[in-house]
Amino acid sequence: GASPRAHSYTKYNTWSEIEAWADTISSSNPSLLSKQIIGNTYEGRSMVLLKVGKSSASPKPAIFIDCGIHAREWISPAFCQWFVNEAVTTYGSDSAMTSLLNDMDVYVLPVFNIDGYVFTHTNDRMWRKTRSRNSGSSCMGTDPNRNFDAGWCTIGASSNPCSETFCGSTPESEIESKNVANFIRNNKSTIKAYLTIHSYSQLLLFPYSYTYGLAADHSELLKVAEGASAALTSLYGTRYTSGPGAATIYPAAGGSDDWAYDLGVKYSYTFELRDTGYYGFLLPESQIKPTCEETMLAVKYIAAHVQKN
Ligand code: ING
Ligand code: ZN
Repeated sequence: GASPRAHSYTKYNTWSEIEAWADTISSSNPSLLSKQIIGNTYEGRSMVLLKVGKSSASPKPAIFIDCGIHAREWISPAFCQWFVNEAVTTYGSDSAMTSLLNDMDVYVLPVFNIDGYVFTHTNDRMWRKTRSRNSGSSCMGTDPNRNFDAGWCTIGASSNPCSETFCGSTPESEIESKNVANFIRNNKSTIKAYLTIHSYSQLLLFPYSYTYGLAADHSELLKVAEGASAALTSLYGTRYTSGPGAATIYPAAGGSDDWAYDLGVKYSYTFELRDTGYYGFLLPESQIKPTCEETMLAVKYIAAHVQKN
């Protein structure tokens, strides 16, 4: 019979391939990687979180990265897998990666909205939201990036369950958002940066999106975003725009980056990866490698700044 498709860093893997990959890579790299489950999704899948870093006796400061909040943004989970592989293959040879993982831990959530991601492989490639039922409506799902407790449902979000930007019945109504928020709250003293990976538009956004008001750390966040964007552009010339979410993309409340920032995680960024709309969410697999390579430079730039501050 036909052999099952194997995991590859240069294709869009299914959730079952990603889940098996997480097991394999963590058991193959026990000194650098550990796997934990932060809870289950609405449909009962395990939310797998990888902790990347040299093990240490004392608690280390950490960076939290999530991918796949939105189901159809397939380049995002591809980046999280790429990041973990780069970490384990360049630790010990790349001085920046070695120093980062000696000093800090990086928590990587390869897929946040697993049920939605599965649905994009099986039923509807353009699905965005979770797959939870909404009482009193036949429309399913909530936008997880409108479901956080940050100006919740006040702007750029909808209270209509049929909307693509439905904010949910309450903040953290989605079990996936609640699991991530609980993990970050429980590790608040160690988490220094929160990076969330979306597509598309080639933007590096930071708080706020729920208001046009500037964040207290606006000038530092902008300076770091501009440095990270320049590092990204240096590889293939891909142009990025950086700025606060509301003014740079659109005002939208309930986003995870604004929530993390208001919780006290200063370095809170949303990446919008390639492209600018030609392929949009349907970015060809041939662009996974260059997109992930250039994005690594931006993430490593931010990480190095966090490490020294
Ligand atoms: N863009 C984000 C969205 O959720 C965003 C933009 C970032 C909104 C941060 C709110 C906060 O709409 C995509 N492509 O999902
Ligand atoms: Zn998104």
